[in-house]
This record gives sequence, structure tokens and C-alpha cells, in this order.
Amino acid sequence: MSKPLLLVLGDQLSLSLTTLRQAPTGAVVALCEVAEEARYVPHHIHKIGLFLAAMRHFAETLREEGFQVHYSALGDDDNTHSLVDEAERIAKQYGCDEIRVARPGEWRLCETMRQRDDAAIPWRVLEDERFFTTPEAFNQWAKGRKQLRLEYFYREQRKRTGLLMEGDEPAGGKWNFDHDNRQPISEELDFPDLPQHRQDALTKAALADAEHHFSDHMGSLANFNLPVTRRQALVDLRHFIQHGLAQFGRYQDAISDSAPFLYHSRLSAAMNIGLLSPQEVCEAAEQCYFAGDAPINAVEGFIRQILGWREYVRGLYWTQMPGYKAANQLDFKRDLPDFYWDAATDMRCLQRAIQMTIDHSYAHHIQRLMVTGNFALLCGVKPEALCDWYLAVYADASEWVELPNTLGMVLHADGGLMGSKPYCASGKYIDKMSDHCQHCRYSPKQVTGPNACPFNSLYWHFLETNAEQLNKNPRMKLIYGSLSRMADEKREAIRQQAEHFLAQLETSPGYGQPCHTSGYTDKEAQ
Ligand code: FAD
Ligand code: DLZ
Ligand code: SF4
Repeated sequence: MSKPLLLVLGDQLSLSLTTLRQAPTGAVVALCEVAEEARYVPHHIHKIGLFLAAMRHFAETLREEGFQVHYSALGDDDNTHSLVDEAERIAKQYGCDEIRVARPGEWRLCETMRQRDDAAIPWRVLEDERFFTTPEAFNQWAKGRKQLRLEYFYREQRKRTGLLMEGDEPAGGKWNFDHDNRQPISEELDFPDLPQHRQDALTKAALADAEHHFSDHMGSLANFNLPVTRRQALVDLRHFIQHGLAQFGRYQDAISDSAPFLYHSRLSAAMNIGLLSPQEVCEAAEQCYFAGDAPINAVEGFIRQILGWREYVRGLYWTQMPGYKAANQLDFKRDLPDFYWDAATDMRCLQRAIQMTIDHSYAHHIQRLMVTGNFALLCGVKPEALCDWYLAVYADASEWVELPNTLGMVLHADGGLMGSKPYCASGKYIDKMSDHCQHCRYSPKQVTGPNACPFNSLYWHFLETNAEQLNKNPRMKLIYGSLSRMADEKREAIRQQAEHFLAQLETSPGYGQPCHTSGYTDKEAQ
């Protein structure tokens, strides 16, 4: 009789995982804490704490469900600190004849596991079925299309799943309510507080281990409040549905100088590691609409993010890898500014987005896209440096979702496969959507001079520098028209302003360090 080892990765903590659903009697389940996964980019300490605590709780759940579980802890003497080596070591120890794993969320691991042809115990990579679609189904949809637009993919998903449908028609009579979802921040808004999760002994021990082994990583665990069990994740889901969803749509694009979460769900990390399924999250939102408790623009906007964007970027990732990772259409070469690691900048919008990231291992979508992302785009930061940063600093980051968002959406590095134009914007956009500029030493109204918002000159400089690639794009015609009508002296002054700023950026202390991994510090080893 077959005796497989079922390797469950840190972002596969769900009883509905293919390998667990199909487990034969006698199978051994392995969960492995390994330093390599915390170090390959220098993950935020909240993210490491989340994985350790959630994995330990899930191991308990599996034991309660009757599974035989092997748990490799970080401090074990025989821990090899590599997922592949650990699985092979444990499989041998238990006399297993096969290692089964559901498709890992990152190409590097998936490929390594698939390539273990000469391993003494064979590997089998099964499909991860915790999504609405599979890479195979996405591939079928993508075949023969020149452009892979979200909108068409999303509509098909709505029809196929029946989510937010009234017969064959979209609920509310339209597929897209984005137009109603662009309200800027305003003073009278009252954002819901997040539920505070109790930390039991298992969570406390996991956080203490994260602190012990990785204290030099970004952030502090003093304010850790991520859900680490399914029960806690369900509390967050219910809380969002009751207190956040109705306003989610309208203020989806707003940016606040003081509030990190606004009406966002903060459910991405729980969904990505398996504590919640995207189906149940979408269904909870849908029910809220049909019960009359949230308007269609909010519910459609929310479901579009999960059924649309989340599935779409995953499909894109698996159909385009491994070449996708090397894409750099605009030939960006600049290093990541050092202040992305410590928020030491006098540009208020960047300072707040990065500080919130340091504090919570979270920033909402518009902060990622239009503040840190937009700035990196305008400066021409090289994709690998920016991707490593996004992958390291956010608790929800896994390459299948981070890479298309960074390469495709932020840096336009895939030549428009994902987005028909770059999301570039001047300080005017940030001023309109946020209350940052009133606290900033720069003025969003000025383009040149000592108080001019750097986004303004960088914006025109970006358009000028990349004109060859972008000025034929019909969606950029209007803006290139404005650029060409600009007086020569003004254009020259803007160019000088931007180049001076970029030159200063390059001479700032710490500039050009590839990644702020102060490295893995094992205090025991010191
Ligand atoms: P909400 O605003 O409440 O949205 C609901 C859900 O929709 C999210 O939980 C998420 O699952 C999904 N979603 C929303 N936007 C996207 C999107 N563009 N792509 C995929 N799913 C989306 N999301 C990640 O989960 N992991 C990442 O590593 C990640 N990296 C990103 C990098 C960049 C440069 C950008 C611009 C976006 C990235 N996103 C990533 C998408 C998005 O920013 C986060 O999903 C969102 O901010 C998470 O917060 P939330 O749960 O409060 O989301
Ligand atoms: C992110 C992460 C961390 C920090 N630690 C672990 C770990 O100790 N063990 C584990 O199985 N997974 C961990 N992960 C998540 C993996 O990096 C993730 O499973 C792969 O990147 C594939 O998505
Ligand atoms: Fe950001 Fe410019 Fe506004 Fe300052 S003035 S907060 S740098 S957009």
C-alpha cells in the first residue's frame, strides 16, 4: 500500500488542499519551518511571525482531524532549513514511497520539486485547487489573444461561477461600477477599528521564535495582529462584511495620511496562506448585496478584486513564467532608494506609505500602486530590486501575486501584456486622492524650484525619457500632446529639476545596496 509524505507548505494551510483531501490511510503530513524561506528575501518580521504561528496552529488542527503529522521546528537540531531537503529527510525517516505536494505559489520552488528526477523518493506535484481557476484553464482562455485584458477574463468568471449574477445578467445591470469608486479621502470619514486577536501560548511562542531568529528583519512584533487561525480569519471576514464592505467601493482609491486600512478588508494574507477560501469571501460579500446591506458598487468592486484580479494575476504568472521575471521593457537600471527600508524621506506620501508598511507589513493597493510603485516607475527602478522589496515587506506577498502586480502593473515591464498603459501620475493625483500634501514640505502645485513636488518633474521626465516606447500608445496621446506643446525653456527647466533630484537620490547614504537583508541572525549561534 502506498505511503506518501504529504508536504504542506506555509501558504497551504487549508483542509481542502488537494493533497489532504486525497490522503490515503497511512500518509504522513509534514510541515517544515525552514530558515531558507524566511531569508531568500528579508521578510518583514510580521510575515515570519504569521507563517510560524499559523503553521503551528494548523499542525494542531491536522492532529485533531486524525492525521499523522511531522512538524520540523526552526530550532530542531536535524533541521536542514530547506523545504526540499526537509521533505526528503522526513520521507526517508518514515519510510514513505512518494512525496506529494500541491503546486507551490512560487515558480522557483515548483520547478525545483518537479526537477527532482534523481531523488531517491519520487516527487509528485498536484494542482492547487484552492482557486476559482487553474493555470491550465487560464492558458486556454489566453490562447490566441494578443492582449490579456482583465475585464474580459473577469466577465467570463462571473458567468462561469454565477457570482453576483441575476440569471444571465450581471447584478445591478452593469459589469463594472469603477466609475462610482473613485472618491478621495475626506475629513468626516470614520474607519472601522480592526478586531484585536488574542494571542494564545502557541502564538506567543511562535512570535518569540520569530523575534529570536530574525530580530534584524523589518518591523516589530509589538503590534502584531494578523489572524493566525481559521477562527481568527473568520472573525476578520465577518467584521469586514459588517463594518467595511458598504463603504469599500466608494473609497477604494482614497489614501489617508493617518489610517492604514480605511475600508479595505485586510484579508489578503489570510486568503493567501489558506485560512480563508476566496469562494467563501466572495460569497459572503454577495450575500450582503442580495440582503440589501451593501450597495452594488461596493460588492462588485470587492468581488472584482478577488474573482477578477487575484485569479487573473495568478493565471498570468503561471503562463508567463519563467521568462516573465526577466522582463524589463523600459530598460530600467536604477537601484531602489534606501529610504524604502526605513521611511527616511521628506516626501510625505512616501514616508507614510513606507512607515505604515514597516508598522503593519501592510499598505493598501493604491499606496502600493500610486505611491511607492509610481515613484519607482518614474525613477526607473530596476524590476528585480523592486520585486524583492514588495515580496519581502508585505505579509500577503507571494510571487504568484506580487510579480505581475509589480512588473506588469507598476513598472509596465511586460510591454503592456497586463496593462494597456503605465500607471504614471504626478503629484496632482496624490494631492487629489489623499490628505498627504498639506503635511508635506513640497508643494504639489509647483513643478520646478526648491519646494516643487518631486513627482511633478519626474512625471514629465519619465514621459520624455520613454517617449520612443510610449508615445504611439493611443491612451497616452493626450499627455504626449501636452508635452510636445510645452515651451522649450519650461521643458528644459523640468528636465534639469528631475535630473538633479535623481542625481541626489543616487548619492544618498546606503543607495545601491541590493537588499536590506542584514542577514539571518541566529542569536543562539552568536
Ligand atoms: P482589499 O482592498 O480589501 O481587496 C480585497 C482582496 O482583493 C484582497 O485581499 C486581494 O486578495 C484581492 N486583490 C485586490 N487587488 C488585487 C490585485 N491587484 N492583485 C491580486 N489580488 C488583488 N496582493 C497580494 O495578495 N499579495 C501580494 O504580494 C501583492 N503584491 C502587490 C504588489 C504591488 C506592486 C501592487 C500594486 C499590488 C499588490 N497586491 C498584492 C495587490 C493588493 O495591493 C493587495 O491584495 C491588497 O492591498 C491587500 O489588501 P486587502 O486585503 O485589504 O485588499
Ligand atoms: C514565507 C514563508 C516563511 C517565512 N517561512 C516558511 C516556512 O518556514 N515553511 C514553509 O513551508 N513556508 C514558509 N514560507 C512560505 C513559502 O515561502 C511559500 O510556501 C513558498 O514561497 C511558495 O509560495
Ligand atoms: Fe507626495 Fe508631492 Fe504631495 Fe509631498 S507634495 S505628499 S511628495 S505628492
